[in-house]
Parts: sequence; structure tokens; C-alpha cells
Amino acid sequence: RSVITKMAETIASKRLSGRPFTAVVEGNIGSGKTTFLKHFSRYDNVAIFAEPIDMWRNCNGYNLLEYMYTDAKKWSFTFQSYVQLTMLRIHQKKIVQPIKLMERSVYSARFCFVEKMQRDGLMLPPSVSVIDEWFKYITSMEDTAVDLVVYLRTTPEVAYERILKRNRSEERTVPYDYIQALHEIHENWLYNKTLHTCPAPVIVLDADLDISVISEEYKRFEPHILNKIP
Ligand code: DCP
Repeated sequence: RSVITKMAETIASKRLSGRPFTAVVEGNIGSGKTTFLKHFSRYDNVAIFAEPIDMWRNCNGYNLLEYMYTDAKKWSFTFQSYVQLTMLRIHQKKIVQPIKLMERSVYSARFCFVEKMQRDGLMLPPSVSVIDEWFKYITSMEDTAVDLVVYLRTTPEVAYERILKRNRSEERTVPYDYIQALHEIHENWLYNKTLHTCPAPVIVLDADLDISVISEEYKRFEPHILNKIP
């Protein structure tokens, strides 16, 4: 049976169980996740969820993203706890469309960002274990199941250039080394598959391509996300 047939069957069974076909878009900071999501906004059978960065910038008036980059040792745990909660809420959002497309997930939060903070000693083992206890509980729910991971694969140089160019105020202190390390973590998680576990099959896109040609690359992968509707 073809991959498409199998995918169609998966979608049909997911619809019966009430959960939509769920694809999560992953990749380094600056890999173009937002642009990728925008590309799919033209399809009305897809519900799109951008990352809740505005919530991270304003948790009852506190800019946790800014705190995290300003004093990581003090605020990493606070920030990642809130990321985990806000991502969970998106995983749980009920939709009428048959397909859900999300920017990031509880998985990259734990396997990439908490991973990096732990390695750097910015999140201490007791804090990581609290995140992990929540993570185990959360990922045991059907709501957080994922059917496809879209990996926007960049070189760290290109991702870093884009970050500099967009000039997001909280990211002004992010050094190249951080992007390089996050790149390696994403690679080992989704490409080499030597770190943690993938929550679903992974498709890999060349996300280094310039914005002027990248929609062709997106188009190439559309069937994985769309044509599986029976
Ligand atoms: N971030 C974090 N921990 C997480 C998720 C994100 O520290 N669990 C930080 C990294 C960035 C910011 O939040 O500073 C947003 O990161 P993303 O890579 O998720 O989103 P971008 O907007 O950078 O994505 P893209 O440029 O690919 O559109």
C-alpha cells in the first residue's frame, strides 16, 4: 500500500476518534516556521496555530521571554514551565477542520530547549525533573499525539543571519554558538535520530532556500500534509 493510502487511513481513524491529523513544524530559531505556516493559510481544511510567543512576552504583564534571555539561570525554569502549559493548550484546542498544523510542540520544548538549558547548567536537575514529571503526564494524553513532524532544516549560519535581520528585541543577546548548539540538537533529534524519540514520522525540508524560491519547496511537500484527505 502507498504511503498516501496509509496516511488516508490514519486520518480516517483519527477523525473517528475525534482527533485531527496533527502535523508539527520544527526547526531552529530563524528556520522559517512562521513563513511555512503562512503558506498553508490558503487551505480551509487546515487549522493553523502559530507559537504563542505573545503569551510568553506577556504572562500577566511579565515578559518571560525577555527574563529568560536576560538571566537564564534564574528564569529558564519559569519560562519553560509556561511554554509547556501554553503548548499543551494548543495541542488540546478543539477544531472543526480535519488537519491541525502547529508551530512547535511540547516535544521540541523538552527535547531541544530544556535539553540545551540542562546541558548549560541553566536549569538544575531538580527543575528538569519537575518539567519531566509534567511532560510524562502531558504526553500520556491522546491530545498531545502527533502524526507528522515537518523539520525545516537549515544551516546554523542561515538561521543566525535571519535572526539578526529580523532583530527581535529579546533575541539581541543570542550568540551564534547558541544557534549552532540548537542546530546540533535538532539534527540529532530529527535527522540522525540519536537523541530522545521522534513523536511521529519526520519529513525534512531544505529551509536554507531563499524566500523567493522556498514556496516551491513547500509545494513539493504539500501532499504529505494535505492530499491525504480521503
Ligand atoms: N524558545 C525557547 N524555548 C522554547 C521555544 C522557544 O527558548 N521551548 C525561544 C527561542 C526564540 C523564541 O522563543 O527566541 C521563538 O523561537 P522559535 O524558534 O520557536 O520561533 P521563531 O519565531 O524563531 O521561528 P521561525 O523564525 O522559524 O519562524
